[in-house]
Amino acid sequence: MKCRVCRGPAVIDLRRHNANFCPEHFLDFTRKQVEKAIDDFEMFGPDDRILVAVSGGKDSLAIWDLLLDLGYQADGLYIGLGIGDYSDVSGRHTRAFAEAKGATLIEIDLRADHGFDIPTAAHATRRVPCSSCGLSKRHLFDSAAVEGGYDVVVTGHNLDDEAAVLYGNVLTWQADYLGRQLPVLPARNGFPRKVKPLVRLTEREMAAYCVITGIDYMIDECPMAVGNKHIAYKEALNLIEEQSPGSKFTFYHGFLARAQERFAASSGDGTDDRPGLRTCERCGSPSSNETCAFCALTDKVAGHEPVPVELIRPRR
Ligand code: Q46
Ligand code: ZN
Ligand code: ZN
Repeated sequence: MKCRVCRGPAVIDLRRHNANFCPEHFLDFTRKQVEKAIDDFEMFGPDDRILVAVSGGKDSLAIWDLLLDLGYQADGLYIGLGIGDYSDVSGRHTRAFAEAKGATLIEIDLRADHGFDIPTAAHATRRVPCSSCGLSKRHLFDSAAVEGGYDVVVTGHNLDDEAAVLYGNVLTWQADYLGRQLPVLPARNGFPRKVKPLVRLTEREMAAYCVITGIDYMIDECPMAVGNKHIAYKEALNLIEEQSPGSKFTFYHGFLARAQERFAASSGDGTDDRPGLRTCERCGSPSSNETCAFCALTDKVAGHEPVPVELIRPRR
């Protein structure tokens, strides 16, 4: 197996590109894919201050690394969710990466800073853990970006993630979600801009990037994700990809190029433009009620006796 560029020994084959790469040219390939996504979707410019939402997994550490490497001003934000060993280990990987790169890492600990963790919130609200987790992460990323004066929040969603979300939305014809499924969500109404520069790269490519660059990442999935529909959609798409390399890319990027706008016409432009949006009287965040969803969640769960992660079964 020879590298497409230099004919040296290749370490990875990318069937969808009909190409093999040596480590050096694979890293070039990933950088170019990220630069193309940033340019094509006008995600941000060289002077923008970027806040990367980092979980300690391969995707978020890889995009942080890539952005630093490309010369962007990118700080990291890590949220300690209190999901047992998973959170402890992912926090350690994130801190070790930031230290090794001399990068700025902002940390928020749900339990220490807001009086609850995700297992306790799931138990107290009797809802799936991902519901309070997603709500908390969105709120904390938004407010940290606004308070820190960042221009944009970057997340590590890759092509597999976005194709799986699209697959789920198509299976159930979620027209509103389809109209909003874009790799760039513009800033609006006090919410920062959010972008996904890894939409041209797959999960396997990001794992390879971390192995080649020596990034030590959290390999285990969140224990709350077990049985997740999102994982089942990814597996289904992997089967199709196996038969027909490039399908995942064509599915997602073909949707963006040829279909997304048709759904956007009926569902707005993807921004939170709700009439009557006001300010949460507790934390000052944009909210449609007097108290925002995060402050309401905090009220409900912060006084609750801590519930260990082992007691929570992921339910969908
Ligand atoms: S961390 Fe949180 Fe995910 Fe775990 S509880 Fe669900 S949403 S699965 S990205
Ligand atoms: Zn090469
Ligand atoms: Zn609030």
